[in-house]
Amino acid sequence: MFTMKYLPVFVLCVYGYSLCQVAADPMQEFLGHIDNATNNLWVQMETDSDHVFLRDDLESFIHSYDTDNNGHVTMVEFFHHFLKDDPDLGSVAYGLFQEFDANQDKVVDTLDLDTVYSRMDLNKDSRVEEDEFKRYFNSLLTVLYLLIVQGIPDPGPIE
Ligand SMILES: [Ca+2]
Ligand SMILES: [Ca+2]
Ligand SMILES: [Ca+2]
Repeated sequence: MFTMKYLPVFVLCVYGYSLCQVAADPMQEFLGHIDNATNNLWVQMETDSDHVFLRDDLESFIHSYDTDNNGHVTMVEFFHHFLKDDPDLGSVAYGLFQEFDANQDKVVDTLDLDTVYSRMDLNKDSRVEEDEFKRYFNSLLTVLYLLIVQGIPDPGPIE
């Protein structure tokens, strides 16, 4: 039977448990967010479901962003496509564009893709396996989210 003399013990246990929850949650939430985003990218980008991300998959992903079909993706085109589903990810979109524009000429085109692909291909066998893809985007997104947490300003809509 629950008597009043156990009440302080009970309250302490609940209080202690809730403290642990508060301490654990933001980190779990953060890691869950990164995992979800990585999995979404995998589903979006690995289009033929053979569990290997080939150079062609990267090419078609970039080209699906090339609204005016002129052979390169500008920041406006990239933002337009990337932010369609989640307009709050402006800083992440900005960081991803910087990463994909490997030669820093303000457009993403086929010249950039070799560099980006070899960054993903960790064991350099010219194939990007699911595991390599997820490790690459997991670290990239972690860095981008940390930059946001540190208050890198969202560039906002680009004209
Ligand atoms: Ca274009
Ligand atoms: Ca470029
Ligand atoms: Ca590989």
